[in-house]
Amino acid sequence: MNIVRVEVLVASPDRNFVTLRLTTDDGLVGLGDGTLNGRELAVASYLQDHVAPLLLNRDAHRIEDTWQYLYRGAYWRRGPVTMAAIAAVDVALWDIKAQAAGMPLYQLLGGASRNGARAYGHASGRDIPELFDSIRAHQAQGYKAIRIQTGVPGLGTVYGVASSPTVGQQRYDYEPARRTALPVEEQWDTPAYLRHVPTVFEAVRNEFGPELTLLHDGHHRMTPIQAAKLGKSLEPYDLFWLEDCTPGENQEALRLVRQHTTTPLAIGEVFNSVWDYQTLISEQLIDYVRSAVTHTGGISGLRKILDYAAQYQIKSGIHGPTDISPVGMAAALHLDIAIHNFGIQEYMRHGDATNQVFRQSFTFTDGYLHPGEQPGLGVTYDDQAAAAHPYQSAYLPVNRLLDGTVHDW
Ligand code: KDG
Ligand code: MG
Repeated sequence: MNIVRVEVLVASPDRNFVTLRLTTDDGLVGLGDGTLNGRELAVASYLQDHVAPLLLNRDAHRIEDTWQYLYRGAYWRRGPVTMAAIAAVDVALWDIKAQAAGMPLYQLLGGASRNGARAYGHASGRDIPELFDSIRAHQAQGYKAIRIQTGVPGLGTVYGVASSPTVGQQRYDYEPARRTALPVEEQWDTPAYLRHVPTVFEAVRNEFGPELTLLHDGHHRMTPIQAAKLGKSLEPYDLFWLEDCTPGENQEALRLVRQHTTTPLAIGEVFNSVWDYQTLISEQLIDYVRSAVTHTGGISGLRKILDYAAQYQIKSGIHGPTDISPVGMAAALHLDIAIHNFGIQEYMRHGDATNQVFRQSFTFTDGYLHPGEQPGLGVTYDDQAAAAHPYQSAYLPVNRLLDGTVHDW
């Protein structure tokens, strides 16, 4: 079963997506997601110019060999562009193999370990009343686990907080910088944030009670001691996790945070290989692996990380914002259903334009996701719908402190 056609598809239905489509000589078609938010064309070029010639006439069944060939063979290992490109190939090959077997992909990963994957959504508000409306809207959609982000008094727009106050429409699409020619610059002040966040969680617990599962994302903005302080001050509100409290590059930073708080810790959406987790996993400094299938070399890459994490009772919390395409989401769901150390799945929901290009068979019912029973991944790509949405240059925002210093985020 050889690969005879390699297509790199770039379209912007609501936002930019890079999709790899592989066709085999017996007519099977597999899809992989290679979207890297704000740097999409770098992955598209890597795939088109450097990977496509290597795939033609390869046996589509040889998934692990192809993974190693692209990872070791390139000499330049790791990095978000390389690993997103490898992910696109890997997921497309798994899609093909599962279709050839006539089974949904999770069956090839060991079969179902659970009936559904518990998902969390993103509630946010510029202030507490808006936040409460957003939480209620998510509960009405069925979510039992909700991430909480709010504006900070004295600051302008805060990343991760919806700007629309319309009830039921509060969503923050991780659309790079709202399509301005250059990145939007946002303001940040960590002391003001640290003063405000515990008051938000106190208000949420008072209003919604102890059973609602709550999460929070720090977007890499704190020093270790600031993160330790926040984790400690949030303990009374019983968070499911505090995500990305410190910058991702420094694994040792989490040691100090861990020594000071029992708030569970999650990190990894900017990571792309098992080496980014080596200290974090072996020293049990985290509780959840936050990587995306799309940014860690696909199902084969993320499975290696999750199997390693499982030995240390660390669970999955696979990245699932809107900049992961429905192809990347479906791949995550097949893993979620199959692995033993599943924790939770992020699910922001895509908009209508995205869903018209990527036809999906996965479902969201009563707070749980399921990849469906179609052979393969269960996602198809509509070329005609995609043609109406050409690529648009876009950047993620940049974050500056009040004195103008560029800050982590
Ligand atoms: O591309 C960046 C986004 O995917 C990221 O900021 C989303 O932090 C995020 C999350 O937790 O989903
Ligand atoms: Mg995050």
